[in-house]
Amino acid sequence: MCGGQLRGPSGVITSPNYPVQYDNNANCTWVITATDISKVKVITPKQLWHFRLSLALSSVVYGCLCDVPAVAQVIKLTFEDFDLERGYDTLTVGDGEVVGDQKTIFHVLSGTTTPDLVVSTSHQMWLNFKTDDTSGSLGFKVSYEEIDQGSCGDPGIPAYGKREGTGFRHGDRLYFECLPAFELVGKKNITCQKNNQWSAKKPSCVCKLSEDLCCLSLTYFMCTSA
Ligand SMILES: [Ca+2]
Repeated sequence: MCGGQLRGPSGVITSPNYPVQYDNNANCTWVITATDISKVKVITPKQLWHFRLSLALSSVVYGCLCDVPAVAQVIKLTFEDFDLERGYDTLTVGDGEVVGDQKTIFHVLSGTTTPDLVVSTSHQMWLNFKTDDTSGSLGFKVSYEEIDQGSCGDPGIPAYGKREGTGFRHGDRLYFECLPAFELVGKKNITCQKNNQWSAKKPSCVCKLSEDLCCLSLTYFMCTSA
């Protein structure tokens, strides 16, 4: 399907025809909105007190009629598969609902290079897929999910690596390390920034010694951590 209005709490977006080659001259736009706007508001302590009071009263008089207010939700986008004709076919990802607004663009993606994930700062996120008039590729598959505001989302752990640090909220930092015989490629640590994006992609661990030594290292790790 080419474009559409999507709702949370989660779902999947693929390029048209995926996993078969996408069409030339495509221009598809998706806008993702967190599920329940009525729950998507930040409440003040005073409002919370009134809410609790009315909840207590209504529970007595009517039984409980109220929804429990949640913290604001934002959209997290995770890339599962990505292959576009480099430099000519693009997927642009932005914050909010104003599609194409230069000020809200997070990334213009092409080729096979993607971030681990993208998290919106508002309860909405937009994606625009554009292709030129020649040569296609396999396209993309991304999943989206609502998460609590103030988080960058879980970027995962690199294969053959370890991670320290547990928080994914603003200012939290994660540290990465590779198993012996593997080399870390990328940043050793990343920080969750105020715009809900990690300061870098999670690193990867590649075998730097012989395959036998890497295999031994992995076996040792799996046996000792089991
Ligand atoms: Ca193309």
